[in-house]
Amino acid sequence: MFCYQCEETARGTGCTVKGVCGKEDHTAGVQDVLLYICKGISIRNLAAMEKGAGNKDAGALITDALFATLTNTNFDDKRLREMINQAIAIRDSLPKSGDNEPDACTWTPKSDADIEAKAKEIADLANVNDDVHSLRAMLVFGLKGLAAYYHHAETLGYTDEEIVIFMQKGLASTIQDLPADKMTALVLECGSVGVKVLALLDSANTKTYGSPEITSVKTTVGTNPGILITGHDLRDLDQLLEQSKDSGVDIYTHGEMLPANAYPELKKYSHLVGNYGSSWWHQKEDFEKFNGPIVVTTNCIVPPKDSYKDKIYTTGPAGYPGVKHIAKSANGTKDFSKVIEHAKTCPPPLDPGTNGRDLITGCAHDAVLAIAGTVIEAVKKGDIRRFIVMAGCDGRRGERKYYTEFAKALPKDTVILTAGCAKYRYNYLDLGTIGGIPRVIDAGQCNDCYSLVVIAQALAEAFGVGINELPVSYNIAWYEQKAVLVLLALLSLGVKNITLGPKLPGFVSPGVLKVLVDTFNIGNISTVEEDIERMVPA
Ligand code: SF4
Ligand code: SF3
Repeated sequence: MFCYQCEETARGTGCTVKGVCGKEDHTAGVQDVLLYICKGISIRNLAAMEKGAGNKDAGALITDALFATLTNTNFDDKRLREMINQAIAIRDSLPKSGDNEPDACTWTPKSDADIEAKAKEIADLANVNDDVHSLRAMLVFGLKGLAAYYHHAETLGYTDEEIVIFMQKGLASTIQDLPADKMTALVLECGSVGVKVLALLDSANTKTYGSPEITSVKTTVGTNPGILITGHDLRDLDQLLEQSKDSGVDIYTHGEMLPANAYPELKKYSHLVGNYGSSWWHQKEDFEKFNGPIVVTTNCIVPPKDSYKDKIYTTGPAGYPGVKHIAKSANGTKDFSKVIEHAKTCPPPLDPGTNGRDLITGCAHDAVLAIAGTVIEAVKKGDIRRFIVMAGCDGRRGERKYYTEFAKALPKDTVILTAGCAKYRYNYLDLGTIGGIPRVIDAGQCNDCYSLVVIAQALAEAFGVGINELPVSYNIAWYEQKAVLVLLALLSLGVKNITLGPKLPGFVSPGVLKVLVDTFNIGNISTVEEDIERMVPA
């Protein structure tokens, strides 16, 4: 195997024996082969679409395949193999794209050994750190983020054919021998298509569940048995809430599901009682202590301990071998009755040890723009000196203590703007308020970085300056490929001077890094003191 798609990749260069995330060599192989066939589908489908004869199932399969191969999403070889079979069927239903088709358009495994051999070939070819390979990798990883967010919007009935076509154009480009300048253009285009998908998901979420309201979320537990739901899929939570409303079972959010507590159409359920635990990598303690069943809707799954493995139910793109999976029915709904019945047999959750501290979320664009006058006034009076965007992902390595220390050390006249699970490094701290404005403005999940962009654009307009002239610094933490897409989206909007950490991506070659530095002035974190001095000028 060779995988270097996430921030925790082995030695900062690539996992080659087993993933630090727990992904086995054979699973990495099946994932690589799945994407390989998707590249073949893309070549054929784009050619067929030009003649008005595309396969209408290709886009959905490619979206699912990209999402399933995102870090910590699907570890289940069996389901991934089924997707390979579906992919081959779709590819082979399409007419040939020409006389000299690439191998990905025609190669068909006859046995598991064929899949293994192809996986080895793909891994050997990927392990080259020149600029073209680096750009291809960055594009594919951006596409994984794009597909994940598109999947969520699509689930709520919001679609955009141009986004699906771009996924195929991007995948096809990686086996077409394009020069570095063309690949760079595609990587940047991925960022602008990324802005579109973030906007699409924002309207899908807000039109379906209402605009998030600034909400104080409980982190303590009650005496009823509970179900914990984690990941990013609001539609899964919606269905679970509706199906469990008179069951005597309480629903708790975990990790990236925390912001769901702020949507009017979800918070209206009185048995949505709060958030339990912390970000994804705390699963081993949080899931153990929770006692009840856990629904995992998307990334991030940590390979479960035997002590609670039988309490986990995956759904959607998520999967883990030996863990129960709840599939969508033909009409698009899911049946959570087994989980609800399971919960009734479990004791209530144990105290998570949060000392009763509530978490504030739901500071998305509408809620913040409703108090824009107060915010602008506070900036003009000098009560708020600077905003620091600390959005992105959390991760398991000790070096991420940097973000807790950074948040603690920020001067009291600064405000943190956040989205994504990165916030768990400081959202349990009491950082106070400035004139009633919370010092941690949590816009929501990682995709709600879009909200931060809308807020920044509104502030830029109010102050009559460009987005880079605002008193805003960016100190972004990344882990997986949704964060890659968000980063590309920010770059496509012209945001400069982003500090990225804890480490820079292993897939960025020296040449590509030079372009990122020269064009966008991207940098890496240093020490808390140095970074505060740089990001919060006196
Ligand atoms: Fe390694 Fe990250 Fe890939 Fe997992 S996702 S195999 S940790 S690079
Ligand atoms: Fe977190 Fe996995 Fe990225 Fe949605 S849940 S931000 S890491």
